[in-house]
Amino acid sequence: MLSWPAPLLPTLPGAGPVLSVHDTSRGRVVPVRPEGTARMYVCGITPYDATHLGHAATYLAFDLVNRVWRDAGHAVRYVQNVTDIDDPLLERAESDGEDWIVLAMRETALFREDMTALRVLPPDDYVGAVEAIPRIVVKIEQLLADGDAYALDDGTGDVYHDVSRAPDFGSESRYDEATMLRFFAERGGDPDRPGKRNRLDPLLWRGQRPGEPSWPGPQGTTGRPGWHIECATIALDTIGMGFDVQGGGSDLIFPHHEFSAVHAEALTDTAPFARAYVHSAMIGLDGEKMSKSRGNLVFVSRLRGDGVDPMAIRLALLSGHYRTDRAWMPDLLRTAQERLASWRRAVALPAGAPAQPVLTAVRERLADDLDSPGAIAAVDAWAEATLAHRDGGPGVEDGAPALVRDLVDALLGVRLAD
Ligand code: 5CA
Ligand code: ZN
Repeated sequence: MLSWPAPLLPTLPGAGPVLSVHDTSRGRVVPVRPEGTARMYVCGITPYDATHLGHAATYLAFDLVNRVWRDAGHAVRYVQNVTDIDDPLLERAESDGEDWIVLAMRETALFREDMTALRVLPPDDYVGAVEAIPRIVVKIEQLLADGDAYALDDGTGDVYHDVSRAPDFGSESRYDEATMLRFFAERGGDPDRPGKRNRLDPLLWRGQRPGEPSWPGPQGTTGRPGWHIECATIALDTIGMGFDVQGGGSDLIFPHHEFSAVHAEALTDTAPFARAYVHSAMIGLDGEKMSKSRGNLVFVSRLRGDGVDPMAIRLALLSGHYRTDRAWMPDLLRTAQERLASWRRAVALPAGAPAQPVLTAVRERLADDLDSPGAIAAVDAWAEATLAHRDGGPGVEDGAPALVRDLVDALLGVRLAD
């Protein structure tokens, strides 16, 4: 699939430190030490509605990973999927009386525009579920041949993964069985379906149902793929096993990331799928998680349409820590707009407070589990000192504002120049 254009990345003097992030499977903050090219897979959108601020916050968190790695001198291979066939997409198309392909294409195009406006570095591989179906089918056939998967004998053609054969099942989320069952039922699973070997077995392939789109499937069937095998296949076929960061929102901890890992580990007989599973917290509105199914949404495109500077949206979302569940409030945007204006005034000056300590502080804060509020505070302090001594004074350095402008662009992704 077409990705989106890359923003220019200014080069900074020196290099940033090793990134540490919180790994769900270990339950703590760990250093990530990529060997050679750093590899990251981030779960992409299901394009049945526009990008809301929750999605945006998640992609901004992983954009920081990408930026910190590049600043530390790594080449980065970044992969993202688009779940362009799934139940919610078909349901929305049906209820709106629209062709599901047209809906998916339109919302994906809008997502690209939003990501471009927010200056999110594009994935190197942007892969749709539909275009990956032939490769997904090969994987399901392998799981069937190895005895890791089975077809139900109820005439549906549905295929499941037998989790009792997965030795590391549970190691990504570290949830107990009761918690897994609860999330499985809440998030699209079918624990009570007759004929399954284990209640938590996830769907790999859904046989064709009347009126649903279908593709050639395993063992001569027709139908469409399950959700977790989509991400397992796309990751394996692009960056392979043992990649550095698997990313997504905390709503994907279970079942999605657990089962993507189960599928991939069964397919390769190796572990782990990802070396760190990193999850961004949920953005809420009016006391609830912002979600398409609840309809309590603020869209990036709507704010842009209202004339809001995308850099203010970016700063507003980064003013909270990626691992803190937080509510979206109009105040966040107002504060970000004021901050942006003050930073822009400061970097427009020919001289300012020394820039090197800001560079060091921003690098250090971001490398410490993506502490964007800490990084922003360091730039705030610099802007305040610079604006207070705009007529010169002790310690004011020529050219400092230009370096701060570049570091804010390269590390925080906020462009201050016109
Ligand atoms: N297509 C799947 C992933 S393979 C999916 O979850 N799509 S999504 O459109 O529902 O979500 C896209 C990304 O945004 C996911 O990483 C999800 O975890 C994240 N996300 C969804 N809602 C929120 C929210 N309220 N706050 C933060 N992140 C969110
Ligand atoms: Zn995914």
